[in-house]
Amino acid sequence: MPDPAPTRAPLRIDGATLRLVRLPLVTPFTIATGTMTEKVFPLLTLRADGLEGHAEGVMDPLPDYLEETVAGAMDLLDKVLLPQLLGESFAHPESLARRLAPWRGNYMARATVEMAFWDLWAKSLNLPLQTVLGGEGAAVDVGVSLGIGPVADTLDRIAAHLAQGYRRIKLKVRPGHDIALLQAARREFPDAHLTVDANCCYTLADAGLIARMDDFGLDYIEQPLGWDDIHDHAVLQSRIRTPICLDECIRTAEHARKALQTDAARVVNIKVGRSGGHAEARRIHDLCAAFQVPVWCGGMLESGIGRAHNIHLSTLPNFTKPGDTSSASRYFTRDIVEERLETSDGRMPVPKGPGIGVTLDLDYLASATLATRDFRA
Ligand code: OSB
Ligand code: MG
Repeated sequence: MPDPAPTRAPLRIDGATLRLVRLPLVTPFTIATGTMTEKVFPLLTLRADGLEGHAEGVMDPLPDYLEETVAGAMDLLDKVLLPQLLGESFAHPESLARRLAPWRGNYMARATVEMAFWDLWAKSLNLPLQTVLGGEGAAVDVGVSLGIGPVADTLDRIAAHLAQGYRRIKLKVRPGHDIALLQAARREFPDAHLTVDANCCYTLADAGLIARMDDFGLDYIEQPLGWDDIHDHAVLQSRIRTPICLDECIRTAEHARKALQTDAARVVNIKVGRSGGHAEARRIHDLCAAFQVPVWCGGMLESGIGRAHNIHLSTLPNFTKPGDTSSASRYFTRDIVEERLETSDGRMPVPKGPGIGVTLDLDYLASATLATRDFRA
């Protein structure tokens, strides 16, 4: 696809700041692989031409969602990726992404630099990130992701979020916390858009159990099987009616191609932070559009920096299902950005202004920062 954005003189990266940040979560968040009580993440600022671009890494402290870790990513950013890019000039973020292409894996670490450069580059053009990505619109549809908890509590939380206007409720499931939960949720909310997310906790041996989920009119079942197993998802899809949505399996457009060509996914969750950045996320988006497969924007409990990136990306045309970019206040009592990213009637406004459209709250950020390292070209 031709770049929809204007070009400009190359932008030289002349400085960077890499922080390790910790934010407490309002309530613990439990998924099939474990419980999070705080969000710890790398926050990267790139500098050029007197401007700054920001992004955060979405890897977890432990390799329990995908294989990357905060410690590994901090080290790679510090010793390899930032030294490689400082002092270098790029006329377009795609060129920076190409420079990182030879490295194996580490899609979350590279996304951190690539996304910070998109913010910087959009600011240098004085355009919102959504515009340089090829998106449009002032707000996006959103749903919520509800962690694992007692069924009665979950029913109360579904009711509260539907009352707030959220357009889809995603329930985290795991073996033993699935069919009974869905029976209760469907009984109480017959018309709600419901989905489940298994975060890889089933195998093909559970195909019979997963097929029983067809009775509940789910919009889709997210990532039931192994994090790198596109093949078994194709086998499972041939045995169930509910569309399969892949999350963990899709880190690149090549993964998406294999999934789409084998009917392993009829919906795709795009997370820019796990896909190497906006350039690759947009390729996944475009490929899904060619296959008439809808996409939606996932989340990783991001702070306002990552959340703003997600919202801008969600304005591309094939993001036709509600995303997970819900109100920041559901996760944090205080965010590290000045702007409040809050939904209204199930719609999240796109932050206005150049780039991602949010600014760091430096005072609060200082109190949440565990370590800082500055780099100069
Ligand atoms: O699988 O989508 C997921 C959170 C952490 C790790 C994995 C996932 C999630 C979510 C939460 O579902 C999405 C959000 O609200 O940011
Ligand atoms: Mg998921």
